[in-house]
Amino acid sequence: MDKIGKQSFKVMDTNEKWILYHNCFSLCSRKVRFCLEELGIEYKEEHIDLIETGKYEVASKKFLKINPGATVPVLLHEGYPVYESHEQIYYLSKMTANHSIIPSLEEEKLMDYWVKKSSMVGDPMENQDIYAGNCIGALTFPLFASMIKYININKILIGLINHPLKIRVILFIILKVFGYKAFSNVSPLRKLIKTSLKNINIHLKNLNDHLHENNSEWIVNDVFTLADISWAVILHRIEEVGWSKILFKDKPFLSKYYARVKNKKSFINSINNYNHKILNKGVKNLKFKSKSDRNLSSLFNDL
Ligand SMILES: N[C@@H](CCC(=O)N[C@@H](CS)C(=O)NCC(=O)O)C(=O)O
Repeated sequence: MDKIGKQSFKVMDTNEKWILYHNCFSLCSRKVRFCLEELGIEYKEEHIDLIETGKYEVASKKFLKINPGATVPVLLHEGYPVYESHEQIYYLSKMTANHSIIPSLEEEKLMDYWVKKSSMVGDPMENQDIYAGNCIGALTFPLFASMIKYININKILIGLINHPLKIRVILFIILKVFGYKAFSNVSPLRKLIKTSLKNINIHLKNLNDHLHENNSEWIVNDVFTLADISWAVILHRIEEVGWSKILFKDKPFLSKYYARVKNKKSFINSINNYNHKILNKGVKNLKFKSKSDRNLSSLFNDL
């Protein structure tokens, strides 16, 4: 399927101009919600559960008609789908009368560079040196393990039948069965996390250096752009899982930048205000266990 821009087919007949199929916890969904909020676009939301938030609704017959790839977010424009979160934010910014989010032409290249660098593209275990977004899956494993504790194993096993991305289901079965032991010294999952940590650290160093040299409020200039939206959700996930201590400590420009992002009303409305019981319990439990569980404490200790 050609995933660029608005697709040529409708997935539903609707009078709604914009519908967003999203999940409160999903990083890519957060990115698109943040964009919609920043642009002041009204939209209808359809919350779709991932296994972490309760069940494989993403693999339900109803949702597979919207996205056979079984992932969120999906943006519908008058019933026509736009897939891929980086495509969706570009599409939204071009379709709205509010162009404040798009920088001048010369600066557009710079914005595109940072949007691309932050995107999640293809297999998240590949091309992590190109896409910072691809590092995020493995960095979220500890939080997945924490959240999946609250989900019944039968709900995960159903994914083996109906979820097109079986590898994701198998990951959650492992995390459910082994818990934090899945991150022991000999575990291949630990290796994946460590590789992603090293890769994201390079991306974050690049961003820190860029913010220093550019000496502007936001990534491109003093106007908040799609590049900021894309990076905000990555920095937020890093903090949410508990990596900020080691990843932000030697990056003062990045830390100050992230503090500015967190102050934005649109960020609060589209990210902080989307709470979920399992997510809150998962974050709390992970924070607590990071101190007492040896597999976790050693993992969070350094790069
Ligand atoms: N490249 C896609 C990635 C979409 C994606 O992987 N979404 C995750 C949530 S962040 C998902 O829906 N996963 C389904 C699952 O794990 O069952 C995008 O940028 O939209």
